[in-house]
Amino acid sequence: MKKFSKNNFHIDEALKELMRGSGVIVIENIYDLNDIKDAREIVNHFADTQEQKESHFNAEAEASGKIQLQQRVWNLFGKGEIFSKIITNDIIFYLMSKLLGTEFFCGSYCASRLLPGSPGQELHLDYPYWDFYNSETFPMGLNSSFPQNCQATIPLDICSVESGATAYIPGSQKVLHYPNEKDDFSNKEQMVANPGDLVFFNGNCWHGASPNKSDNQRAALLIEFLPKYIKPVEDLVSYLSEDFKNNSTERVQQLLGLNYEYPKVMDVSKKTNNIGLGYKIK
Ligand SMILES: O=C(O)CCC(=O)C(=O)O
Ligand SMILES: [Fe+2]
Repeated sequence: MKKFSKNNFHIDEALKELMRGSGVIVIENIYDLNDIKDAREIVNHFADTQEQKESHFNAEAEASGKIQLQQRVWNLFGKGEIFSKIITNDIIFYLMSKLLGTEFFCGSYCASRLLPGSPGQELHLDYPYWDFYNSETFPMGLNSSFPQNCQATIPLDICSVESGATAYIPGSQKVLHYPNEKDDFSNKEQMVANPGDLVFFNGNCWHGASPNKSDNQRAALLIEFLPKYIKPVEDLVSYLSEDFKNNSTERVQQLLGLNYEYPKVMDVSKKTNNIGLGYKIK
């Protein structure tokens, strides 16, 4: 995991590390701690009061009766204005625009809270989606030669080895493969980071929540970023009000895919020609 600070951030080094290095970077001290505190309070409020929501890769937690210790708060766009502020940070837009194209989307925005005693997740990849082990349902030849996803993690609590910082296998993004018990996990590391930091990792990189062996909760915001042509894993749009959608900033509208016209109901379009460069072959 390559470390940067706000002042020594080098985009080319960051892109290289995400694609051909460990697959993980952290940029330290990006966020105002008051914003992180506000986000943490809202996440804790929902996690404390809502019923248990869908989670994934938690077979061990479910089998050991500890699933309620690994909690999710989904679609954070709708949970408070602070989440729109956090996700539209300039560094996120700078790096994701280069990696995924300037009209990149957000495909999921949730919080993951691990309470003390939670056992963690199985190591997995986030892209090309959580069910990549059903490999026959994906196109032949699919590989990790170019980026089609990036994940961001924003710690709300200290993410230490003890508290369950996300584990990962450095370099595993380079060969696209869903991990299983036959794979070598011996070089496992953890994305150790603090509130205020911003972590990015390649969604092809094997990773998963680690056990929380501390006495404190470990909450983090998890974001999936995608190029504009990929169907998101979380339907963020249907859940949000018309008022939210109409009044959100240009960046939030981009993240929700509201500025990209496809898929479109072609049958009702009034345009007779919409797209193309309009050139003539000589
Ligand atoms: O909470 C974490 O540390 C990681 C969660 C994760 O990787 C996932 O839910 O896909
Ligand atoms: Fe994941």
